[in-house]
Amino acid sequence: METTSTVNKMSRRIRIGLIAALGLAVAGCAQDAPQDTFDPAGENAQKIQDLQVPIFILAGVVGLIVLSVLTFVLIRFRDRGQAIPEQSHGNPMLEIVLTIIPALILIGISIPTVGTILALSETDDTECIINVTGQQWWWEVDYPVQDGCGGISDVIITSGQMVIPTGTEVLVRGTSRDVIHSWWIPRLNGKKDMVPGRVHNVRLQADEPGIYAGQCTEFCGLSHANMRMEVIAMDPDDFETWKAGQMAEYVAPEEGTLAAEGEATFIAQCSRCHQVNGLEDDDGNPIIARPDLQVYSGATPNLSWLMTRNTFAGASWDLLTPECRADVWDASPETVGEKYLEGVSPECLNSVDFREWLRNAPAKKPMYTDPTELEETGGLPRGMPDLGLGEDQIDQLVAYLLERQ
Ligand code: HEC
Ligand SMILES: [Cu+2]
Repeated sequence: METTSTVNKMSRRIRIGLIAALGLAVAGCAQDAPQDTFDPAGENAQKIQDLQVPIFILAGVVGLIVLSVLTFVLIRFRDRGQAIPEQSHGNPMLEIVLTIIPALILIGISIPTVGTILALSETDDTECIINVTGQQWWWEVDYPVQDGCGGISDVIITSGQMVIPTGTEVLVRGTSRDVIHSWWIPRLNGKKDMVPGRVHNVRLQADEPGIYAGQCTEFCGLSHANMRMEVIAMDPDDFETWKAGQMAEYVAPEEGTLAAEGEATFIAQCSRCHQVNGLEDDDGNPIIARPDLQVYSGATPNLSWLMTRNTFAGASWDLLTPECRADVWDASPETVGEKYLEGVSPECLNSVDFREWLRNAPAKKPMYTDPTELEETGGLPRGMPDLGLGEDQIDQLVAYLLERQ
């Protein structure tokens, strides 16, 4: 009696487990999956798709055959008290056949696999170079001076979001400033570890304008989960507009405005770490940030054109309110570039998250910013510290930063 009820309980648990697993599997197929590796949006990702689908099918068929044979054997030869059958040793014919079949399958898989790996490591045909540098816990994106990307005459530095022209073979050269990170935009290509002291290449190409999400896929410490990134593909005309905006001259805020007070606060509080290109002190000398003295990784996001991006702090928080963000993310391929280029207007600023960040950044994103905690290990701080700003200073900074576009 007791054993039956335990068995019933067991099988009920198994059933519940199966239903839960099925539910999860179905939920995973939901249409809103911005990081779907089975939904390629460019030719490099398509190459991977053309490889992985047949291999998955093949592996599935092999799996089904193995499981069916196993199930048959388990049932057919189960212990029913029969005598032990005659023992034999070895069957050369069977063993040779069962070695040759998997070997042929593996050779069959390896030929297109190696071909795809070689094709994806090709860099001769790329037309636009963009560097990414991983660091705890955000990605810096920079565009070196080049004839590619339609011509770049002045280095562009941004963070979190990489803007690319559609229909263009982009060469992403990636590295890291501290630990190993991994760059992955599933709809555009496979993942690649970014390793300190090395440069690893990734090809990216997007057929249609759109926003393609990804996240760091190599555990990299405390805020690994807050290290995201996005690629914004726009048509080449929109890309020209974006580039011009990034290379524009600095315009100081009008005197007597809140933003002008913000500039002074920025110089006093932020410019030791953050660069704003073109910012000058009272004597007309350029103000050059020295993040290498302040943070272990030696760099901080360049804030020159902060409000041309839609996200901040490792692309983990939106600079746009949910409504304004939806307006960009749900835009059609025809309009997404234009929407993105609108940047962050005062009405659209997600001031809740943004002000929380300025008020106390490490409370929002775990970072090693407290020097007293680092005394024992002798480590240098990294991340943005709590600067103890007052609400009036935050008002000024928000006004100033809103002009950074
Ligand atoms: C000690 C150096 C330091 C100081 C001082 C500092 N920051 Fe930061 N800040 C950082 C670091 C490091 C990050 C990157 C944090 C991350 O995303 O993990 C950051 C990130 C940011 C970001 C997000 C940018 C992006 O593109 O993701 C903003 C905005 C920002 N800081 C504004 C400010 C302002 C405004 C001040 C002055 C009140 C300031 N910071 C002072 C180090 C500093
Ligand atoms: Cu990382």
